[in-house]
Amino acid sequence: MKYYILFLFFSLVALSCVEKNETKARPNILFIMSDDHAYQAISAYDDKLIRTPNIDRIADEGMLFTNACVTNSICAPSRAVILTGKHSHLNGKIDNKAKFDDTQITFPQLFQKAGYQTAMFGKLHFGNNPKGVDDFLILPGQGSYINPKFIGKDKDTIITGYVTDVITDLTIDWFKNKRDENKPFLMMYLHKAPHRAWWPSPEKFAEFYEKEFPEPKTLYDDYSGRGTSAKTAEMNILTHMQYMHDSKVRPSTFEEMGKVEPEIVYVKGDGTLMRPNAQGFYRPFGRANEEQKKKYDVTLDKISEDFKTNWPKMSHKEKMKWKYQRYMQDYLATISSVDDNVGRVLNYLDETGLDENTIVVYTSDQGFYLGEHGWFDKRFIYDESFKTPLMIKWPNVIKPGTTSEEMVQNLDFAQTFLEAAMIKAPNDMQGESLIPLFKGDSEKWNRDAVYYHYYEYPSVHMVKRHYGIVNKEFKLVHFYYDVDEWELYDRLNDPYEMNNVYDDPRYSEVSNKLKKELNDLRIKYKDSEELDKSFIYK
Ligand code: SGN
Ligand code: CA
Repeated sequence: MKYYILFLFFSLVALSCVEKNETKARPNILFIMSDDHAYQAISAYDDKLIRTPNIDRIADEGMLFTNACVTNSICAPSRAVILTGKHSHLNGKIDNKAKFDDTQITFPQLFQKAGYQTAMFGKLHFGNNPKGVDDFLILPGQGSYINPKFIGKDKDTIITGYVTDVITDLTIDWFKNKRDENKPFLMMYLHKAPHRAWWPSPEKFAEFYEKEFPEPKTLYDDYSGRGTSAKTAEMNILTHMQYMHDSKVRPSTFEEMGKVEPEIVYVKGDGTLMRPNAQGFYRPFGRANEEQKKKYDVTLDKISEDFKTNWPKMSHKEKMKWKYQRYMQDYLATISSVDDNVGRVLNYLDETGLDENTIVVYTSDQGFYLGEHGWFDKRFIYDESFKTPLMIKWPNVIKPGTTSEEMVQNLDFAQTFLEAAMIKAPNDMQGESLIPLFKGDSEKWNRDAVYYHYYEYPSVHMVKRHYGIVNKEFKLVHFYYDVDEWELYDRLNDPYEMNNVYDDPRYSEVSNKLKKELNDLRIKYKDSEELDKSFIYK
């Protein structure tokens, strides 16, 4: 009996140690995502526009993915794909307007159930009650840059300050005051910046207004090498970017000048001229208090003065240059704040030793055009919007300073995180765990092409519906709905995607092969023409 009790005692001790060790071994996850952050604006990828030393730390201490991409390049659908691990046609959130069915399983719920402490701060973009998070404060819809409102679990609240700083304060405050040291955590730290209309903090606004940025090679693209969709899209910097809303010319200045050049307006794809939108200026700026307004006024006055003096004398090309510079000044100023704030959170992890067992991910909900092809915005399967920044560090698992060129997608996050946390993934998730890539185990990774499907049309920016297949060498795309056009790009020989070679007989073998593979992918992922038809707007 005595021996039996002793045996039982030691068994229990041993068991509790195993459990404790296992709990300890489960890594924390810090998922950092910014809204519309182009990889061209991260110096780990390219430093010609801006230096982002803090974001780069994640790549330096981990792995940089150079071919990371999304399945549907638009905000809320990308977030739904990340949460559910399923393509848009299965999770149902095909575009920003569709309702997200929150009865479906999202990965944070599985983490919560498995004993993780979970939290979410910042922009989710849909719903008001994210499932599976113990604590949250999320922006309603797109949210505001200045003195943002947040939806909370118990009540809504407005917090004075600049959104990127505020979201970071909330995140760090949670770490300091709410984190349960006995549980691993899943933290979703989600920036609103650098989403349109790119309002920087007043300090960065002043600083970046003085800077000049290099132009991309394809800024003056006339779309002659592409199909109808590139030609009719409404996202050209010269013709569709708005003077007050985007370039931040004061409405009063604009009104004074209206007579000088009455048609400085938004031109729709069918040639209709739209009046410029002063609301887009008043809405964000109107949230600032008097003290904040005073700080913005200095730079706003400079912009308006410059516009009034120089705009009427400019050629079309000079106008494009002017709008591009204004765009980059504000967009990159918002990035600079994101980078500073990411640094604050990384420093907190380092100082507390939490970094040692934390997977840190930096990504965006999609890529973005920074003047390439004359564009802003996203949506297209073309590289700048199809690809998304991605870097991941995980001490002792990912070798620091490594790079992966594999075709990985936002579809893969859920299964990657679940595997890292030793939680079983539901069978109907459609991604692949990236863990073999983390470990340099390339034999266990056998995806060479990815599937893409974009739906939001007709809608803002008028990018036509399309689906396609992309591998490291080629991209085959089918634009459908009100057109029936195919495009093929030779990614290695035409990296800027200026020439659609679909009709070039030298590529007919390639397109036939890819068409078959595209069809196989549609079957594999359970997409179909019937589903396409069921997603038609009324
Ligand atoms: C707003 C923007 C668009 C942007 C969509 C979707 N216009 O409508 O430029 O494409 O959001 O962005 S604005 O007048 O509000 O600035 S998304 O990131 O939410 O998908
Ligand atoms: Ca977005």
